[in-house]
Amino acid sequence: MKLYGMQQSRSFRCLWALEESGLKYEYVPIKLRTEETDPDSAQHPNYLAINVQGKVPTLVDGDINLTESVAILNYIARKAPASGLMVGTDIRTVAKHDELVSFVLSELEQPLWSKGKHTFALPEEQRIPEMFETAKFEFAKAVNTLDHLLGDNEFAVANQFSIVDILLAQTFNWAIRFEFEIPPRYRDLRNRHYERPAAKRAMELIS
Ligand SMILES: N[C@@H](CCC(=O)N[C@@H](CS)C(=O)NCC(=O)O)C(=O)O
Repeated sequence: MKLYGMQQSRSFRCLWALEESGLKYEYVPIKLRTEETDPDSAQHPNYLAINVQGKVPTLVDGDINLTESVAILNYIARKAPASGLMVGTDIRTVAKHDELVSFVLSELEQPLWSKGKHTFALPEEQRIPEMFETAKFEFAKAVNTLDHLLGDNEFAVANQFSIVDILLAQTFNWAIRFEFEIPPRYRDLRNRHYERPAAKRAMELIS
């Protein structure tokens, strides 16, 4: 199994999950926004053949080729059931898992990525720096909603560490790096989970 990724991008959540899972894998660093002639570039034809958008992450396992980070997280968790990364099969637990994953992708992460796009990802003439205040406003609103979705539990779902915790911790790490305001509760969540041995090993692999 090969994971293609780039440093602290969304691929990091998958790298961390692989370290938690105990599965055997190879990590392949990819460079974004580089010339297609560079063999490590996300624009190189060989990479575009496995990820048509030229983005990271990509996971290749035999004839399985996945290009969405949450699909990759789910795949890793299901392939390594003993890791406990996937919460059980009880319909309520699965529903909570689905709700939080959707919330992180569509609400919590969205203002962070908007800032990223308008800071470095979009062509310069498409960037609108005035949207940063809107992104801050939207992020604060999403954090407020998250308080209600999570309650007071130590872990996001079913009182166990799962891929939802990886997703949340990495998203708050991203928010810290992008200088959003983070309530102490979520700084603590990020710090607590990043102290896990698997997270530290994943960090070492990208540094
Ligand atoms: N929905 C995708 C988004 C993947 C994505 O946008 N990745 C970013 C890095 S975090 C990327 O590769 N961007 C390419 C670029 O900025 O050129 C996922 O969650 O995997």
